[in-house]
Amino acid sequence: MILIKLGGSIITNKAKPLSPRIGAINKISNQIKKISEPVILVHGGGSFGHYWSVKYNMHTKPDKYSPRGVSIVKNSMIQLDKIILDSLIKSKLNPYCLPPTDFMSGNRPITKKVKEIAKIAQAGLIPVSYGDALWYGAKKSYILSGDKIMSILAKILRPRLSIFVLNVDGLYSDFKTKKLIHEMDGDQVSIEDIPMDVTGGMRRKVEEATRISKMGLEVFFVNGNKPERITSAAKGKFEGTRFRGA
Ligand code: IP8
Repeated sequence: MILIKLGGSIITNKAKPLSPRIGAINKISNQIKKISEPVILVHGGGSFGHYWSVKYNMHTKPDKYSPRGVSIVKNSMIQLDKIILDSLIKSKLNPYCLPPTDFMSGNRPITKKVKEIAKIAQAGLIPVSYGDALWYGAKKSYILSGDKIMSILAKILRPRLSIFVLNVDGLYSDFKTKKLIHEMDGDQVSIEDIPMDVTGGMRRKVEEATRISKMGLEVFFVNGNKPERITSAAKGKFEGTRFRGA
């Protein structure tokens, strides 16, 4: 089984509010079609969920955020999710829409529900989940990032490979010269030097990828503008940054 996260920066134009990158999404869908094993998809918020969570000052830390903000963020994520689902359908894939409320209670995964996701994927459907604003309890809510969903699913389902699809070639050891790290072993870059956004941006991705690789699972960062690299990775040919399962 392969777990794939489509980053917000590849599926949307982050510089322009509420703008999906339809062409990029369709190309990625067509590549996913070529993968011949169960796939689970997760996507981020990009210029939909992130745009609104910034406007309403909402973060990953549970707090009493504006109910209006919670509604608007959730609504925008459904809007973006629908675009992804439509693209997958158009590529003759069978997506199975799975909002994180289906398998999360507060900030904890419901193990039984997560295990069901594997069964859904094995039955020829593609479960599609996404980062979202979630109810936490005691009038609090929080932003659950898609990157966090990746490590939640990886821990319980132990996929053969977890792929983070980005808008860049992978992780750079130097963000100015864009020197790519091919194999990440934790020493090449210090976490504080990696840029972040509301849910943590690249820094969060590296943290979650490191967490997953420490579970003994393989993780790969790939450029979604070269979507054929996703299919190549599924076949064992890596062009991007690889975190070997330790
Ligand atoms: O783009 C967060 O998901 P991410 C989505 O994976 C929202 O960080 C609602 C901001």
